[in-house]
Amino acid sequence: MNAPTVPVLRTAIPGPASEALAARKVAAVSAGVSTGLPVYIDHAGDGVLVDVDGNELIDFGAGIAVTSVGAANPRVIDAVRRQVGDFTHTCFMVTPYEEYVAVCEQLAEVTPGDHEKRSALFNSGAEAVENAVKIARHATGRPAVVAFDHAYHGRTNLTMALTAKNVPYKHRFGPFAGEIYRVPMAYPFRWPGGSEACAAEALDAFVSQVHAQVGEENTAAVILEPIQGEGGFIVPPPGFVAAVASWCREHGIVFIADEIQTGFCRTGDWFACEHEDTVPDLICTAKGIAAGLPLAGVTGRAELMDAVHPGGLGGTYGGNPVACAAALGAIETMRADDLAGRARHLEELFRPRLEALASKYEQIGDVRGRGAMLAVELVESAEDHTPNLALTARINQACHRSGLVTLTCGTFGNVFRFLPPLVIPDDVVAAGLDLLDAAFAASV
Ligand code: PLZ
Repeated sequence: MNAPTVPVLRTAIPGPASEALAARKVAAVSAGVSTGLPVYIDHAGDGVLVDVDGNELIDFGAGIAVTSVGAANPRVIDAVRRQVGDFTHTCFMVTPYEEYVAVCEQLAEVTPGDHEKRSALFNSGAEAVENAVKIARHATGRPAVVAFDHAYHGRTNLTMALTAKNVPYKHRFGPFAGEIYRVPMAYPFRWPGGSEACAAEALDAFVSQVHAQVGEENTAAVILEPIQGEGGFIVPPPGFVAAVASWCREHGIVFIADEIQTGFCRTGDWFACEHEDTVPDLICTAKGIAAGLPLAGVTGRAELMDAVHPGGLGGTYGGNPVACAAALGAIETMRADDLAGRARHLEELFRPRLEALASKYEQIGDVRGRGAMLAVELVESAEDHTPNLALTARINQACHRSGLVTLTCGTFGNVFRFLPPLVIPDDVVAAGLDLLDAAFAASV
């Protein structure tokens, strides 16, 4: 086998051309928009990002779980080129086009459940979540929405209210939308009663808090990420997602699955809810759906989605034809190349290496995730599970300097997460994991 050809470092990271752009950024871009690794990208492929200094970096982030089919997928490029040549916009609410309908047909096919479904398309994950809440409130006539600790649902006013973490997402951006209630998340690693008790106790806490503090008959919707993303790649114990969904059904509460990060083959199935045998009433999608073009969807039971009066849902750009063309190319690729299977294969490559690191370093308190959505949580020691933010930051920087693009996450900022493009070649994964080993060795 050939030696891995990446990363290729021609300069320090970031290099001089990136530094020059970073200086222009300071003068032109709001300081509120920050960059995790300020290398400016010139072009990109399957798990490789090439910057303006000619450095070729390994991508373990996929633009936060977006470029699952690669950052320059041939089917996506062809579909987008064709669509751009035909027309770029009409507004679906004015004069519609086939691509929007075709994406909604695909969503009905690939999302869990074989009931009658309808979809509506939007521009971002946050906008999809906002609309799911609008639909649930409209259909039920109830005001309250329940979200979980560690949840992330977006940065708009309503979705900030649903998002749990203060800095950076909510700090001094309030007041927030009302009628949002928060309940504990089934977080096995940090459950006060221990991971064994987590499933039953978390479900109890959820049911009793919604009953006592909100009231079932006031509750329009419960929103849950089947594996929490930004909050720390928290995988609830088996059965938790299904139990929450079935309790919602008993009480006429809409169960919304936020699959914006977990969806489109990321966790080894089309959607993470499938692994839990759970059929959500409404499902929010974005990110992986269109390989980076801005597109998001709400898909759900026809009776909920069609409850809204004509004209009640929409937006100028929602379901833009170029973004829809990209989505059709991305979804075709997921089917043709079995990217769900590829995500399971990536777990087989990553997990043993992460477990090996965990047996070497007591600062790895937990290895978790599913498919190509994996993480390690860093703590002070085997006995002291205090979040180790400083070590997480050191390892992240060491990875970056060595040409590996990595991301962190977590309410406490101490989770190191892996979200590679699903098309990343095996030898590039191996090279990236060697750099991760080296970053741990140099940083612990
Ligand atoms: N729901 C589950 O993961 C986006 C956020 C990055 P938008 N996650 C990445 C950042 O810091 O802004 C996300 C998500 C889940 C909703 C969203 C929001 O999706 O497309 O960023 O609005």
